[in-house]
Amino acid sequence: MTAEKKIFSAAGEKEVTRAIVGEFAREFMEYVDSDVVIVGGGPSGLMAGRELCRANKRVLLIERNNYLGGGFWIGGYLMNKITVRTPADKEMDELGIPHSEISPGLHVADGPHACSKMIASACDAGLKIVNMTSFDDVVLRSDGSSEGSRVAGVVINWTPIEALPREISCVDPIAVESKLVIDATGHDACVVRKLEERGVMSTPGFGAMWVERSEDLIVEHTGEAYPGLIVCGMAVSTTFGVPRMGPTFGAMLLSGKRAAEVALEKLG
Ligand code: 48H
Repeated sequence: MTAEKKIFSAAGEKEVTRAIVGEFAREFMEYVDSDVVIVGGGPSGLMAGRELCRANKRVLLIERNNYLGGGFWIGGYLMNKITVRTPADKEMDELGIPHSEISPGLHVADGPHACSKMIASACDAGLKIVNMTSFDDVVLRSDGSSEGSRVAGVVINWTPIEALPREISCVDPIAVESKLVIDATGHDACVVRKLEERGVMSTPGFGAMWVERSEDLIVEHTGEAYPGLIVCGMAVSTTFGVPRMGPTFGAMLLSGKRAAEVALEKLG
């Protein structure tokens, strides 16, 4: 009997499993001590990650969902068009996102196209991403000086753990150390909220909508909110009480970029 001619290689089940487990573990080991950990893979987090990786920093992005992009896929009202106001159209040009100017200074693009270009660009730059992983707590360190504590990493767990009943989910989280953490978790501002829960910060929550004011303020307030912790995107709004801006994303792109600049200044 002649050997059956196969289209695919002979790799079987065990090789597939070894490839997944081995490569995940190998990469994860490298990133348990990162320059920057970004929590949240929406537009601001992806933009910050892309910029930091382009500056050769070791950056790990943690995302609780099995997809990336946050609110960037669908602009508003379940319609998958997103808008950006000038000058953020330049960022879309750089990311290769097609867009058109609908009225002076207001640009429209397709959410899925914009989002996938942004994800690809961040990955191309070298951003390492772990999905289905939720931020649980901060690593806080104090050197005993009057400056108090600083954020030195994040405590994380598999997202499905949260959904399990308490009596069957006694799974301790693990921690990743980093020189800086960026809170890019959108409206929830999970990292900032955790510091609030611990009594070391207080936040006003995001303000009512006012597009014309909001975007400038978001970019201006992007920066270190607590030693070791930088906030960007909608988390800035929640942290500082800045008005929200609805489904227009220019400030998310510029805030992500600004967060990376602040991080690079701090990393030296
Ligand atoms: C891991 C987490 C956790 C957690 C959340 O909401 P996002 O898109 O955030 P931004 O700030 O990059 O962009 C905001 C924009 O999408 C938006 O909603 C705007 C402009 N709204 C204006 C308005 O007026 O409402 O993405 C945040 C990401 C998501 O992917 C979450 O799943 C993730 O963070 N995330 N990841 N651990 N605890 N919490």
